[in-house]
Order: sequence, then structure tokens, then C-alpha cells
Amino acid sequence: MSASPADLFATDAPTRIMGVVNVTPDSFSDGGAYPDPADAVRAGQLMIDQGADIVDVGGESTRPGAPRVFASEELRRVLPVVAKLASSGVPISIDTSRASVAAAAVDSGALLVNDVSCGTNADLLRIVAERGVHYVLMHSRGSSADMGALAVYDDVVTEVVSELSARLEVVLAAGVPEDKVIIDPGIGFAKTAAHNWALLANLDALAALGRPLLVGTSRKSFLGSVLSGPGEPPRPPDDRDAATQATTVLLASAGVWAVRVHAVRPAVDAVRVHRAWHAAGPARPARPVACRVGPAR
Ligand code: PMM
Repeated sequence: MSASPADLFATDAPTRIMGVVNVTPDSFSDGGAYPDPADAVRAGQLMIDQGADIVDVGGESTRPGAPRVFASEELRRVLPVVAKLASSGVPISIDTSRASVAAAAVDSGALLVNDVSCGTNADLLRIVAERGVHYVLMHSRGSSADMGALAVYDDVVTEVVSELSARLEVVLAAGVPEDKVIIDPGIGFAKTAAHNWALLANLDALAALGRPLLVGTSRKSFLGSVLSGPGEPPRPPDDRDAATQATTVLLASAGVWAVRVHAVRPAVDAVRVHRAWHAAGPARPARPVACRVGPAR
């Protein structure tokens, strides 16, 4: 059963499952899967039936090189889906970097604004602050057009933490309460496979920012590369779900607040197995202390 909105954001609960519904023709993972809003609504409802805690609805592909769509088109794609699911009681996150889309989605019932622009849109931050909803600050550099060229770091963990810390100050200065902010390392956004692995292996450095973590590894290309043999092309996105479940277990073990996944049922199973394993073990915190939400910075 999915979490009620009241305890969705609790940090002492098992890792939450965020199901992904991309209402786009061109996302790398599920592009074109929902040509009609009714298909997207059915998919979101099915995710909840399978145990998702929240459904993340997006109307603009963020894959490297993807062209931007007009705000009117993004709204046309997401709004009927958000409105219908929210009116049926489904907790909704809106995946957008646009203030107008965030405002319309929140006014239609979305509880969370998932901002992949790393807090660079002041108007969007103002909407989040005014509406009092939760906010995902995801690390990124540049836009879909140039993020590949910006994947250059001397020390990816230190630099991502420091850039997120600076953006967090901006988010708080815009009036978003600290207890509404969730941090995401932005796996695959201006990052090579090696950068992604380094961040996943050092989540405690991100947790030290004092906010819950959301992590999205689902079907991403760094998994495709690790699954292929020498000289082979990367495994295609639709054959990366088992690898995604491996990351789900590891992320649950690291104590993240939520994982963002396309295949909900196996992720729910993975978190249940992780819970049972820990419940049977010696008495100690279910989550490593390093990834618990710390005191205010
Ligand atoms: N990844 C994608 C889109 N939105 N949002 C957050 N917070 N974290 C992510 O890792 C993330 C995201 C790209 O994946 P998709 O095309 O499958 O949605």
C-alpha cells in the first residue's frame, strides 16, 4: 500500500518508491509509452497499485541533446494527467524546471516540484515557496544541449556537494523552508559513468547537507555500459531493470529517502527484502547513520 501524503516525506520510514511517468514522445527510457493522457493516468494508477508512494509526471525529455518544448506543450502533456491522478488521491510530483508548469501542477494537486535545473529558475522557486510544497533540488550543470560538455570535474563528489550547497542557500533565500527540500545527485546529468559511480559510492557526503536524498538510476546509460561485455554496445534501456533493482537495494541500504524508478513492482520487492533482512539482524539503526537526516546546517 502506498504511503499517505502525511507520512510520504517522513525520514524514519523505509525508502520510498517514486514511479516515473514521462508523457513525452522522446524520453530515453519510456518515451512514447503513453501517447494519450488516459494511458499515462492508467500507468500512474497501476504504479500506485503496485506499491509506489508517489508518481513523478514529466512532460519534457531531459536526455542529453533533447530539444526544449514550449511551455504550452509541456502543460498540454502533463496537466490532464496530474489533475486526474491527484483527484484520485495519488501523490504527485511534477518533473519540470518551468514556473508556469509547476504552478499549474501544484494548483491541480501536485505535492512536490522536482526541479532538474538545480534551482536556477527564480520564478519556480518563488512558486514553490508561495505554495508551500516540497521541492527536489537536483544537481545538474547547463541544459540538455550542453550538459555533456560540462561533465568535467577534478573531484566530482566534492564539487557536486559544494555546488548543491551553494544552490541550497539560494533555494532557502527564496523562501523555501529547509524541511521541504530534498536533495538529488542528478545521476547522468552532466556526469560520465565514472562520475555517477563515484557519487553513488559516496552518498554520505551528500547526506551531510542535512536533507533527505532522492536518487534516480533507473535504466540509465551507466548501467547499460556496466552490463555489456568488452567491445559490446551498452545494453538497451528496456534491458536494465534488473540492474536498477541492484541499485535500489544498495540505495535502500544507504538510507535514501526515495528512489525514482520506471519499473515499480520489482523496486517495491527490493525494498521489502532489504527491510526484512535488516529487521532480522542485530539491533541497530535500519539506516546507516551517515545517511540519516542530520541537524539543520
Ligand atoms: N532523471 C531523469 C528525469 N528527472 N529527476 C530527478 N529528481 N532525478 C533524476 O535522476 C531524474 C529526474 C531522466 O530520466 P527519465 O528520462 O527516465 O525520466
